[in-house]
Amino acid sequence: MERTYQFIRIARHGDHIGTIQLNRPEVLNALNLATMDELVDAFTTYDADPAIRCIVIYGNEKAFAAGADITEMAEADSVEMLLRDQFRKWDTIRRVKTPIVAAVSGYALGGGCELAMLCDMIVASETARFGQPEIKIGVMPGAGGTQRLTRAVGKALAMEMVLTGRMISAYEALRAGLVNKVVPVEVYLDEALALADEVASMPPIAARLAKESVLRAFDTTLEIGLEYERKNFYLLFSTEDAHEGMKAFLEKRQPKWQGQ
Ligand code: DAK
Repeated sequence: MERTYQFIRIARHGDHIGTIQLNRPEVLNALNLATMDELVDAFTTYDADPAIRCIVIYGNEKAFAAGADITEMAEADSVEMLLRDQFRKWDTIRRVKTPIVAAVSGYALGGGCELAMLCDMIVASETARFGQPEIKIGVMPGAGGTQRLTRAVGKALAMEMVLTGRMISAYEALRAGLVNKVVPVEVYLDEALALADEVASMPPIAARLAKESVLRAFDTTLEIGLEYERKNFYLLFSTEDAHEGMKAFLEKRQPKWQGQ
């Protein structure tokens, strides 16, 4: 039986996909400390389960997540923020090896936008709105917004969003390269699950190492990144799935992945 949480819901979709739904609709899924704890627990549990080959995280039609819970930050000082050590949780999610798809409808703001950007791909509904409005409440992005947004959309748009708090529409996000696709709101979750199904139909070790290698492109030189890619490439030749994949191609049949 699936574990139950207070602020998120988890479920299986088919044999290989684990879903996480943010479930604080009354506050637009604001990410309070307890929600972050639950997210870390759910992501870590899925990541340790060899049956799970892709994770899908979503909110509801009105909001993916409208940011960190402002009520929990309004009175906090620097020392308290430091002692809360929230970055440990964000770092844990960042290190999840299983591919993650975010299905975003409605608001993805502040920490909500940062959470979506921590995922590997984003499927957006036509009603999705992305923004880093922290400056409007006197602070700035703190969970990767200035870095991942800039890498995704470039300096001009990132600077504008971070300095003015302007939200961008789903189509602007698509043009800027922040999201993978934009689809009608009625089907955004189905489309995200279909994308996850496609990822889950791939050999899982190759998918994990490929994810790791793409992410490496963001924090290293080309030389070191290429070295890293090569090592992962060689490593895959010692998996049964690589031999099965090539054999199946030559025998003109579908491969059967073992995840080994
Ligand atoms: N926190 C707490 N409550 C929120 C909230 C939030 N971020 N966003 C919305 N709500 C609550 C509203 O207060 C309201 O509650 P009630 O008044 O009904 O009790 C309810 O959700 C519905 O919101 P609205 O009535 O405002 O709904 P509207 O449709 O009129 O407006 C809105 C939607 C999204 C434009 C508006 O709610 C809004 O501007 N929300 C705040 C967006 C925002 O500023 N987000 C950035 C927050 S700062 C960190 C990592 C990350 C972060 C910080 C630290 N560490 C690792 C240390 C991230 C910081 C942030 O995200």
